[in-house]
Amino acid sequence: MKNIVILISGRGSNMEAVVRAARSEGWPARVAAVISNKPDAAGLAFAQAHGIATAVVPSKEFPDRASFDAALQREIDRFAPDLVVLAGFMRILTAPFVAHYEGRMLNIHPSLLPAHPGLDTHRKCLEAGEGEHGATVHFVTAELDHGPMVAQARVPVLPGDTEATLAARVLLEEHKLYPYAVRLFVEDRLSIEQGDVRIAQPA
Ligand code: NHR
Ligand code: GAR
Repeated sequence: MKNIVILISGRGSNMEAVVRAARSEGWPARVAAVISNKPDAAGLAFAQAHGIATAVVPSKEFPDRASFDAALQREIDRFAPDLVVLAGFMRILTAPFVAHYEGRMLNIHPSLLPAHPGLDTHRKCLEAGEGEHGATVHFVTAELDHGPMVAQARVPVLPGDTEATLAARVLLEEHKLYPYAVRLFVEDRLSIEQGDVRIAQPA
């Protein structure tokens, strides 16, 4: 049984999708804890209501990124994670923290990487006049939104789209894509070869 620790900063709908899939699909894994850097993250209530341990490491109360990341790492490691899942986690992580979880930390980013790393991806997509947008699950490396890619989901940009309508269309796909990708990890089907992710056939 693998232990998954999920990091959130807000709503937590991707966390919810992973928790529901792990349970309903009988994964060889359990969500051991949900940890937020924001005390008021809405997703904490869902986790508590579903009997999952929660913790808050309030980033605002730390003087610098290094001390926050050290405290976060201590909290995460209490749950002996095989996998750390960033789900709408909004703090850039330092290189030593990322190195500690190398090959066992995933993020979902709301763009078709390598397009639009960083923040405000829906606005950037609309401003560029692109016909397509989406989401990417990738392994986390020190360079923001640049780690090896596991899977992508694509959506069309439609006439009249606003940031909100486009974000909602992408989010629906995220809720299918992230459970799919996390499941590949817990089934030991992911490997990284020369910087590219390989997906093995089911056993
Ligand atoms: N850290 C590293 N080292 N590498 C990645 O790939 C990371 C990461 C931390 C978070 C998620 C990410 C995304 O998918 C993620 C990937 C936050 C910011 C950001 O600028 C950018 C990208 C992502 C998450 N955060 C501001 C900061 O100064 C704070 C913004 C806020 O609090 O609202 O940390 O997009
Ligand atoms: C999701 O769209 C996720 O891809 C994005 O924030 C939303 C979180 O929603 N993540 C980032 O922008 C990371 N910087 P959720 O809290 O409901 O899962």
